[in-house]
Amino acid sequence: MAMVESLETDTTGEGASLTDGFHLLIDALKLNGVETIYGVPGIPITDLGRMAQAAGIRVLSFRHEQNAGNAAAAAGFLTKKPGICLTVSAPGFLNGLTALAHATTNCWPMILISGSSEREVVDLMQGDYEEMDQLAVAKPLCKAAYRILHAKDIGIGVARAIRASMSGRPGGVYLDIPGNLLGQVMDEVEGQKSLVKVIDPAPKQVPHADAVTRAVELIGSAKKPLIILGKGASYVQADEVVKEFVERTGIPYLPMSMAKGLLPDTHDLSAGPARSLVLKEADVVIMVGARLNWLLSHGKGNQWGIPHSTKFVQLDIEPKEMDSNVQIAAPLVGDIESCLSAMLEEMGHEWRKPPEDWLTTVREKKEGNIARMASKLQNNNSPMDYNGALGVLKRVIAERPDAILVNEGANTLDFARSIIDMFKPRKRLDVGTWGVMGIGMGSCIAAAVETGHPVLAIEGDSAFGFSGMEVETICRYNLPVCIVVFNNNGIYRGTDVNQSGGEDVATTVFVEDSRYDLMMEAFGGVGMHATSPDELLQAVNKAMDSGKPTLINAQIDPAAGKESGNIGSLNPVSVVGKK
Ligand code: ADP
Ligand code: TZD
Ligand code: MG
Repeated sequence: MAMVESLETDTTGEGASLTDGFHLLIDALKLNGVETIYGVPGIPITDLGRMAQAAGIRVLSFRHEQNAGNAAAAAGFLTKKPGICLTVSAPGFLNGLTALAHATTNCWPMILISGSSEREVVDLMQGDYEEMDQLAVAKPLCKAAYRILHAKDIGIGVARAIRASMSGRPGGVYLDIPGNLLGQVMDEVEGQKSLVKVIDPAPKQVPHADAVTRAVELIGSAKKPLIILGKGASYVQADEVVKEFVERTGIPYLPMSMAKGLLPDTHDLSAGPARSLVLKEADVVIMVGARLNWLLSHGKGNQWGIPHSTKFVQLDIEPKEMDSNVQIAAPLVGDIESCLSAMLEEMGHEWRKPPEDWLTTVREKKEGNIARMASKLQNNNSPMDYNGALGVLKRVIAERPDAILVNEGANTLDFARSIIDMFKPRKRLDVGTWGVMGIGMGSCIAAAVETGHPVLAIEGDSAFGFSGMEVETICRYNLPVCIVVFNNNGIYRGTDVNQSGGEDVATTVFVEDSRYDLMMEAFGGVGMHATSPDELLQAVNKAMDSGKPTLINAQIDPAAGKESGNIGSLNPVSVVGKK
């Protein structure tokens, strides 16, 4: 803290007060509304974290940068403002970089700020403490990467990072802060003048009238229209317009995983429980903030995918997204709110609903599937299967619609996504576009901190392990997080055997009957163990009522899951068979 003290001393002898890089960086972030920083301290940014905390920013210290980064990424999705992650040089930077790439892949705004070594040493590769050319490494993995070399450029550097992360298609930005920048001194008045508040960081982008007419005409010609809502539609916080578009057109909609709850999953027009049918049968699909990537079988037919005859309307802010996998018959480039409003305007209030036989087909399929599932979800088997355990957690969320659901794993993810209805927008955080394990605890922490709402995490035992040490962080900040570990002794299943007959267990198998609940107890949180759906329900309700950090070890039948959950078909197959 020596720097702060020296600032109080007049070093010029002319009565001018001074500021420095530390304070300018903090002031620049505060000026742009940054309230929270997620990170791990160390050289050269320890004092930066301390001073940010002293300046009223909430600085949350993690046990590993990847989890801090995942928290920042989730914060970006939840708040529509860049989540900030602060790390040390080289290894800390690399640990945070995975999360920055994850945020970029998911189109979420995030800024990774990492301390770095001096350019003179890095560029001559002289072997500094944690030396790395971080800017060069970050560039190909995020939306934009900048380095600030002079204190007078901190204002513009932070402004560029914020605008780059939020404008157009949002994404991750890397900001490189060489250690000696923080200590650079400049006149305080000049310093304050150099700060930049970003005006209108995500400008509206209104689609062209011709494109709107083209889209509305195509929708008007459809006999079996379908809307697909993606997490871009959740992100934009245009919930009322999305609802109005669905309800005024009367078109059935399919929510992608993190768009669940944008309209309640129990909505009359939700086609979630008839997913395979609507994807196979729809003749015109309106994509709203969703991409035709692997999650929608690239918009091309396979046994449960989309047939070649389907025509697409696509609303996206990123022009290059159009025709990425198949032809888009009616591309609508602009922000979702402007696009939907323009279409509603063009459609008028007397827009005709889709043909009744299509609506009936969807409704009947949906009701049949819901009825078929209902009895399975009520089983009280011990050990639990996925249906029994998730059946009770479905009730928990229905009774607590404000709670945020964090979800990762393979079977644990796929079953939870389809079984648990969501009722409000931006209440589901999961593995996103990459299907990445390890987002769990970072997402829990960001959800609790950014929204103040309780969090329920449903975690595969493998998935939990990627970020499990952050239970200490959750206890330290006393966050209202209830983690349920679906413990089936391994990845996908706990029953695999080592084909060699050797002593090592199979590659997907963990220690049998582990007690993850004891990890939470180690840090002063509450640990519980549940062997049946009834016990699980009681334990979760108790945890959610108490608001205390809790981990429930839910014993799942090790044989209940299947390889890779619902995406086993993506595994390559050996032509000579398994040995
Ligand atoms: P999902 O995985 O749910 O299908 P994706 O992440 O694939 O969703 O798609 C989100 C899309 O939303 C991205 O193509 C992104 O460009 C788009 N998007 C993000 N913000 C906006 C916005 N303000 N207006 C329009 N599209 C947006
Ligand atoms: N590493 C990373 C970063 N992401 C991944 N997706 C994987 C590895 C591979 N993987 C999956 O795709 S799911 C999964 C792994 C390791 C764990 C599945 O086991 P689980 O869930 O215990 O979390 P279930 O319920 O046992 O299927
Ligand atoms: Mg498992």
